[in-house]
Amino acid sequence: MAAEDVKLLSFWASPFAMRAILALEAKGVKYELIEETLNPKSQLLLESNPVYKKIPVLLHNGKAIPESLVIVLYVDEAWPERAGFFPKDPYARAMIHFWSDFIDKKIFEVTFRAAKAKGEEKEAALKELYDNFLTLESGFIKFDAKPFFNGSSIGYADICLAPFVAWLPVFVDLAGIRLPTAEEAPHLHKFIGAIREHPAAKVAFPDEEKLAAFGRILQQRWAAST
Ligand SMILES: N[C@@H](CCC(=O)N[C@@H](CS)C(=O)NCC(=O)O)C(=O)O
Repeated sequence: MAAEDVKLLSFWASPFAMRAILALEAKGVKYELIEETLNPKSQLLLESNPVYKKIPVLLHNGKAIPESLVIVLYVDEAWPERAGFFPKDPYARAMIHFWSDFIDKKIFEVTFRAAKAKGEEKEAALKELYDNFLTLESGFIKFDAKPFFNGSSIGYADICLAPFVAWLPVFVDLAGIRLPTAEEAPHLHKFIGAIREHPAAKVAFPDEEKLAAFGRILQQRWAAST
């Protein structure tokens, strides 16, 4: 096979870029990481993702693939040799998409809303998030997660959720998010423990202190803009 040219336009703190890195690492794909400053955006980023102009963008033999979850799907299909990110059964595959969508909308989006809000609005978002974690626990139970949605190896839904774990200490510290206890959500806690130890996460997750410092800067920006 001809040598592959794989590059990832990335930003070190981005949970979305972490998804792309996790997928590439899980598949054992060699890639070059191109760190974007985002301010200003590089010509390469503007050309490769003219619609959203956001990272991550995967460049595979000159073809640009934007959007983190599109990248994860693409990586799964372009490198089928290693363990797949989905179960074979069509219903189970559909449910993986369902829970991944839930993770995006009901975990990530509500967390960012809670982090940016103040007063009663913040309390309401934090309560909603707490309930959403309990709902996510029911998803882990339905999949009989061991400890991942995908079994013992990480798959699509796991990669979707994993960067939340990298950011978790920052979210707890700065946004005041509350997780259910290990008694209330044992599968969620097992997932958190297992993903932190996963070799792909060791590469994808940034240094905790560095992320905490970046989180403080973001919080100041959000406070100034509300
Ligand atoms: N839905 C996108 C979100 C990507 C995203 O929000 N990227 C941020 C960095 S975390 C970005 O590029 N921001 C620059 C901008 O919004 O101008 C994905 O899943 O890839």
